[in-house]
Amino acid sequence: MFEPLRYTRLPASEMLQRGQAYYAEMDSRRTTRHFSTEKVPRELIELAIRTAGTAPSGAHRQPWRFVAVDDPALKAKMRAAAEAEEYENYHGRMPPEWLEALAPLGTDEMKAHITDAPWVIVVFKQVFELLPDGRRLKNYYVDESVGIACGMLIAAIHHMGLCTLTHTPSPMGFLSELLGRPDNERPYLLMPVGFPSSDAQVPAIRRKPLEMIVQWNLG
Ligand code: IYR
Repeated sequence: MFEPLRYTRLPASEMLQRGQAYYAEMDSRRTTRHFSTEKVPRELIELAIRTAGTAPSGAHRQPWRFVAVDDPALKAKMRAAAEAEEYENYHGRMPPEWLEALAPLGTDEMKAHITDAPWVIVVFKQVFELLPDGRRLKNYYVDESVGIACGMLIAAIHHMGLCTLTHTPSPMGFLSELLGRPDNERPYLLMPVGFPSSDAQVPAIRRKPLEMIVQWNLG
């Protein structure tokens, strides 16, 4: 079954202007580890998740589940578990080369953002779909689909004037347990969402210029 595409053709000048404005807006996004404890209305989180849910996905399976947590006790448990794993990472599990790569970013095993930020969104990927009769339906391109959805989530959060951080606690199994997720879901990314603290800092790092990230034809 098909239906007509709803599409509005924009004037060329408006296309350019919108492209420039959107690039400038996205280029002003930074990842910070320093969050304010100021509350964020649930409606904004809902909108960000709705936006993420517009992502394309393999066979349109929409293999994602966004678990939004603002319960302080649950956030405290998540932080304690993440810090316990990350302690092991930073004190033995990560090889020196990895620690050197992270040094300019100032990351360590302390994960205050999980309790400081008013919301933590934990993104789960659904490696298969569980049908009501117990059968398993295969999902396709799950990592690509969920990765795209996360990018759109990040863009929506930034567009609303909020900050987020893509935290990849490793291993992440504790999130399935703490959040009571079923066997077909695997944790993918943990994202605190909120306002930056008034003294928030970011590493002084720059993005690669266009010439370094594009090749035109065989150029
Ligand atoms: N998962 C760890 C380590 C870490 C890894 C990378 I690659 C980063 O860009 C940042 C951190 C942590 O979250 O601290």
